[in-house]
Amino acid sequence: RDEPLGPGAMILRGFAPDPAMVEEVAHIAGISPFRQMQTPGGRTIGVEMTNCGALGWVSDRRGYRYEPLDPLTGRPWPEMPQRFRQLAQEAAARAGFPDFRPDACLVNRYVPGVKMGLHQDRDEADLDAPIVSVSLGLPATFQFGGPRRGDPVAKHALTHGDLVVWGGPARLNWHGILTLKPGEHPLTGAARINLTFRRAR
Ligand code: MD3
Ligand code: FE
Repeated sequence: RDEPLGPGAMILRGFAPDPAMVEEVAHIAGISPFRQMQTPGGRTIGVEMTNCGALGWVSDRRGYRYEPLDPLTGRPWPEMPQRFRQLAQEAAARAGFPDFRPDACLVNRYVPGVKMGLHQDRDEADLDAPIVSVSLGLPATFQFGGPRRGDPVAKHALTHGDLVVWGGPARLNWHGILTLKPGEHPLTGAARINLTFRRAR
């Protein structure tokens, strides 16, 4: 089930298929709802987002950053569920990062027709910490490049329960998600949910 993607990156197929994961997401969205954010350039991001944990990733006209309060509710983001924290720590340890303590979990929601263009994750203070991502619901095609924008990209299918750990030499690699295809999943309906665990500060 462990599938190396290259130095510092590993897919753990089917590591997190528990329906309780999807129930936790519904609970989080009941406190801090999914919303579309704006880019600093004024465009609307197609992926709907919310967060849990001490810090949440936000984007608006003022830039990309981590915030302790949800700008929509004015309240702290919902707590990171214990099972989320534990899953992320276990997966990171298995991939060679034994001391991962995530303080931020971005929750992305894709519906058919939505994509996430190629980008790097570099808004975090500690780039030595890995990132752990969990895919739930509809399948998607993940694009994984190198540290430079023009580096060739490989494509990998990610399906419900797949978990990926990125760190070390892969931490700043370019990556994205191709346009989600139509479909229905028994746990999420016509949607894909992605949890991205990070050490923001
Ligand atoms: C590779 N999310 O939220 S997760 C993101 O499926 C993001 O929603 C995608 O990219 C999604 O920023 C992909 C996988 C991922 C996350 C961080 C990475 C891959 C990464 C950082 C470095 C290299
Ligand atoms: Fe990313």
